Amino acid sequence: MTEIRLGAGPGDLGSIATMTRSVASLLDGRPLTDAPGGTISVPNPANLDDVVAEAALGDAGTFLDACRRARGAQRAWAATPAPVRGRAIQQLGRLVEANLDALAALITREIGKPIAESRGEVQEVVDTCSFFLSEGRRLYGMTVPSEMPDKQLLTFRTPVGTAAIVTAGNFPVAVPSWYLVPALLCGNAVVWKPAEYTPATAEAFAQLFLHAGFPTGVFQLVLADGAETFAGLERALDEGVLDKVGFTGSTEVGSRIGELCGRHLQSPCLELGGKNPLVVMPDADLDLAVEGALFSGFGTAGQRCTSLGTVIVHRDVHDDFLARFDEATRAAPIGDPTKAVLYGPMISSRFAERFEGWLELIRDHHAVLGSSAIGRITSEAPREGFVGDPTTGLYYHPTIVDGVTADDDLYATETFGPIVGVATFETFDEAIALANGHGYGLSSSIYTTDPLHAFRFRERISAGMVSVNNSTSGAEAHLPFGGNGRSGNGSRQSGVWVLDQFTRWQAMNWDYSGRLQKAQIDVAEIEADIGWRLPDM
Ligand code: UN1
Repeated sequence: MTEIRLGAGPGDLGSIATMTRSVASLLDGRPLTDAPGGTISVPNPANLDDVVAEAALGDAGTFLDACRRARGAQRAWAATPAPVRGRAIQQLGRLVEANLDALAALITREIGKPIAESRGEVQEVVDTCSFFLSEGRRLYGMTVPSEMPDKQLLTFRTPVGTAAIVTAGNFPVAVPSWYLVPALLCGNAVVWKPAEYTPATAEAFAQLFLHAGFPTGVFQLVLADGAETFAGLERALDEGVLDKVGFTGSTEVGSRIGELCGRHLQSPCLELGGKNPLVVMPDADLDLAVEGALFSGFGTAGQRCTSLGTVIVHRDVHDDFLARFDEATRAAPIGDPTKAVLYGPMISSRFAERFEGWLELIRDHHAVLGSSAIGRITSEAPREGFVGDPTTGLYYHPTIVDGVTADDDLYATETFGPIVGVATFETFDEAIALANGHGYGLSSSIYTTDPLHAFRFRERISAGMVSVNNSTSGAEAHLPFGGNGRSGNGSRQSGVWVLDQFTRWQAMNWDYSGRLQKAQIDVAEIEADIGWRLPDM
């Protein structure tokens, strides 16, 4: 059993492996003792008898209170030199790395993510810290030449202010870190509202922030449900104590947040859904394509924004690809997420129920492959080779649906679970039309050995992220992450690109000539003989 202990008192992380953890919002680092938003109990989705957390939820008032507190602390934090802020990010990265085993074990226990993936997720936080700790020593502005003598132009990145970060639970630490780490590095204060169904992981992650040396007040944790959070956002924006919203979640909620922020002339950072295509050209290495489709379609039980939605395969290789994909999927180990499995349970009963609804999008003209049954894995509908006991958790058969066309609901619906559609094309134009036609544009992939296809695909796909001979998921932590159309408003996270979300450019000019020099007017002329022409040669 792994244990992590940090400090003492109510914020103590305690034993990860067995205890039911009582967690609450942390305002200025202190747990909120009452629960105005009620309490929830979160079971381990791989073992429903194991209660991972009892969480006391806040409400809209809690959210507003957190924003006010964050705002109160932000100015002093912004005045702290950026390299010193970078040092706090460095300490956070070191703490996360030292607690990697325990945090990964808690993620696996709370959302059923296979342990190897949970470890990868925590590593993604460390990588994000490694990237941004040095950004504290860069955060470059520019010196720009002036059109007048004795005058200098400069640009500075200034923090936006207070940022509310509202995140989903499928990546309960990595995706939040993409917002929280750069936001703090840039001198903002943050209010983090994690998913309701990952309160234990969120609270543990928050404890690591609180122990990393950030001043009290710049990091606030609010546990609350979606409706109270939305009301809290509205109140905080109305009161003028919130300057930026970052949101990862559904397209529907994202557009409501965009509307709300727009009323306050703010542009949120939105990372929304996807229906990510994987195109298989006739010249592709089919084994490689199958491996990529298996990982991105069924890894994490299909519960990534970047998970594969539809394989779009050329008619000439369709049958061969499908046979190999079916065989690989049938052989894939599914089950206990503490073991070496392709995927474990659904994140929570809410995800399981929604997934059962999406299975109803399968129609008579479709062929279903990939497992011995569809729906929940039970003693009556067993899965050969299941690792562990399927009856203890929320386990579902992997489902391949062949014969998908652009007219099917399945084609245009994001199905957050272990289901992959297969569509067929003849011409490259048809493949592109299928890959873009649903209006999502997050991630995409093409398998080909021809550079012409790879670059044409890049040019014509509307997605923000393009893989060549690689799966749709598994983006590295320092490339721009984000989408277009129904997948987002064009904002990007990660790497240097996210700095534009958490800073605003300030332009400064300094005239030291001792007189008023008017731009565009008092500018030296260049006299040219503009009528001159070369003699005939
Ligand atoms: C998500 O599902 O919201 O690229 C993020 C990937 C991961 C992140 C997924 N690094 O698949």
